[in-house]
Amino acid sequence: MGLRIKLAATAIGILVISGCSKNAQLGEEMDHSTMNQHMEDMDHSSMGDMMEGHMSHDDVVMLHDSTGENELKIPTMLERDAGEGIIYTVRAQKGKTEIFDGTKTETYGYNGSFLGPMLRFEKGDKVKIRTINELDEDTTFHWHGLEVSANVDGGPHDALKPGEEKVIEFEVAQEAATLWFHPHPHGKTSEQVYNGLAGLIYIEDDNSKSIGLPSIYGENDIPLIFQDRKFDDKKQLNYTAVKNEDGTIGDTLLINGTLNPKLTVKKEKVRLRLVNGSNARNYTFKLSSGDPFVQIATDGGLLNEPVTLKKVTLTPSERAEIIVDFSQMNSEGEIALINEEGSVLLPFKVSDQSGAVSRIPGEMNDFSLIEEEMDLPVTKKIELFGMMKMVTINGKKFDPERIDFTQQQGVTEVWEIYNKPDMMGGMIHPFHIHGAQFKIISRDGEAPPENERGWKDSISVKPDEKVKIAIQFKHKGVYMFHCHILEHEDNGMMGQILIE
Ligand SMILES: [Cu+2]
Repeated sequence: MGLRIKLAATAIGILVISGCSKNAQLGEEMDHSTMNQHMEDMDHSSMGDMMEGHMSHDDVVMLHDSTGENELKIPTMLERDAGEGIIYTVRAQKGKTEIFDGTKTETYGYNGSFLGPMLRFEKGDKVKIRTINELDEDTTFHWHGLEVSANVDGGPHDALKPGEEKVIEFEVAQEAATLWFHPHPHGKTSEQVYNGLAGLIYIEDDNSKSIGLPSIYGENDIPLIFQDRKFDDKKQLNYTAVKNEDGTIGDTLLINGTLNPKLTVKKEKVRLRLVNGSNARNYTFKLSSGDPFVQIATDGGLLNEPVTLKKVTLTPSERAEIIVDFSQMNSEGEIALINEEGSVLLPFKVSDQSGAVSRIPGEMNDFSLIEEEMDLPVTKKIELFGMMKMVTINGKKFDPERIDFTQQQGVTEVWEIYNKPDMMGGMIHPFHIHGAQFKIISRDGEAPPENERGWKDSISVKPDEKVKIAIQFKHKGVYMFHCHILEHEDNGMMGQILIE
């Protein structure tokens, strides 16, 4: 026991020396018995690795500026299969992709070598998807944000072996939103996403199609999937070599798989569907000009009213739709999407052409959080804790045989999600729940910011923050809830809820 305490003290020592006063201070408040218990299996060197890996999240490596030499790739819209009904085929496959000029990088993709197509559904569609695993390893097809029965949700219980296929069916019963799909095999999600398995889902409905929002796909309605990667000197994605148990971060940004992207736009309002598809990196998006933009949608639907912002933060798996007005911009002027640290993510080239006249309606949706929901008692408590491999929810790691909670189908309950600080101060955990869109009631007792007053399926929770949400599941079965830092998820920061 004495040795373990010494190790813990050394860890705090490293922090003090590195001048990390915030963490050192919080370190004094650490729960020694818990941490010591976790350190049971650790030797000195793995302790050192852990500190290094974890501290890289306090001082995240900057992204290289995009040079803007490549036009942004737009994912193709997936065509339906021939025949009756709405049937799509989605295959997970391996391939080689020319991300860097003249070099082939080994990648994974859906229906192609890297990333995937966009699936466009309309509310009310009865969809069949033939999912095929052409990889050499198990995978699953998870529809992130889709409110579907648990047996087609594609969680870790639904692994397809190499060569296997499965047809799933569901009805799209939720409103217009930007969702995405990715694999979810337990312990392998982070690597498979890192290698390129991720695709987009657009849901449209009568409202989204009629209110005049920019909606010409690839022209003024642009999806942007942000993923940071670290390439080795052979320009390969060597996940094992760069893996960080606390979330793998890279210095090279790909947007829709495009290296050094730029986006050419007309003089018009352009809708950008921002998707944080990174394993672990958080982004705070701004315009280089300092101009404001408007946010029109959250993860799961349109906001009631557009919200004017100068920056928006997305943690892994969160989405936001924003509209940038280029109509008054000069084609000579320079403007780019940047992140808060100042890295140029996406330079825009404004052409001389004028584009469509679209408008941003003042009223877009009828999302509401009613008093009845706000007054409900908290009936589920989630405590997120730990770092690196020692991440837990309510003190436990994921066990596919254990059901952590039950909830009745169609009944709203209030969950309280708490991010318990650790001896290092802790880090943001993006918390995601499968199979449902939820409403944020409060953050630390305060009403959520205006741009979070819409449907959410993932939420960032800061260290020591308590978030209350109201959630209802429309379907039955066993769903996952987990941290969407993919390495945390793979390390067991995940639980299961049975909807009866
Ligand atoms: Cu986490």
